[in-house]
Amino acid sequence: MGDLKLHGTASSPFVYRVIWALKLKGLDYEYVEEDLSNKSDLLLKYNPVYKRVPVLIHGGKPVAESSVILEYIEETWPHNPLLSADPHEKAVARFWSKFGDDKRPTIVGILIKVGEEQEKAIQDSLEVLKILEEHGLGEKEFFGGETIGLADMALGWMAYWMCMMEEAAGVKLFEEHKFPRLFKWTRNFKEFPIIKENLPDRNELLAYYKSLRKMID
Ligand SMILES: N[C@@H](CCC(=O)N[C@@H](CS)C(=O)NCC(=O)O)C(=O)O
Repeated sequence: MGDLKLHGTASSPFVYRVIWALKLKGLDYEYVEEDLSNKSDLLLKYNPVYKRVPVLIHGGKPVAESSVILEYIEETWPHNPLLSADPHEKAVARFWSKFGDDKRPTIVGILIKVGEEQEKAIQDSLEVLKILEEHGLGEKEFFGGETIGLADMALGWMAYWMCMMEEAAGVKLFEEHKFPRLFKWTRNFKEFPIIKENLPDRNELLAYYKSLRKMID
């Protein structure tokens, strides 16, 4: 589909959630890698408000903000749904997706903060994990129910990016014995074929986070 383009950057979990959704729908698209230290004129034109990736361009019209893009993809191509048809299940998926986005800065704090502030980020992050463990999944395999959906994609950064943030920061929060349901979800998520085949290189991501940490320490 020549009229579908995605502007992204290789390490971004926000970009990957869009890639996963496009792949799940079986949509062809052109990927345009952006250098965020030297943003292209097209990115500035397509997302003049936030100037961030991802931006999806469909038929020349841009859609920005990953959560908005996921909803756009779902509405435009309803096959292989990302959301249940049931309004309440849909609302629950959106709730957890928003929860993950709201709490992401807390967890990123373990990587980018030091001293007492980092300690606070660790304690707050443990609380976030506890909430997801106790209230998020229940007996379900995925946040989306029996199969992967919008909430899983939105929370995907926890399944893959978070452990590298922990490693770079020299802390360990997300342990199987403390969060068994959530841990099982991360395994199911990463084993899901479309996810497994579309993840950034682990070593490159870890090296990036370590270099970030080195600048802070
Ligand atoms: N809320 C946005 C966040 C996107 C975001 O933070 N993108 C980063 C890359 S991971 C970016 O483009 N940063 C460049 C900048 O902020 O100048 C979304 O969900 O799309």
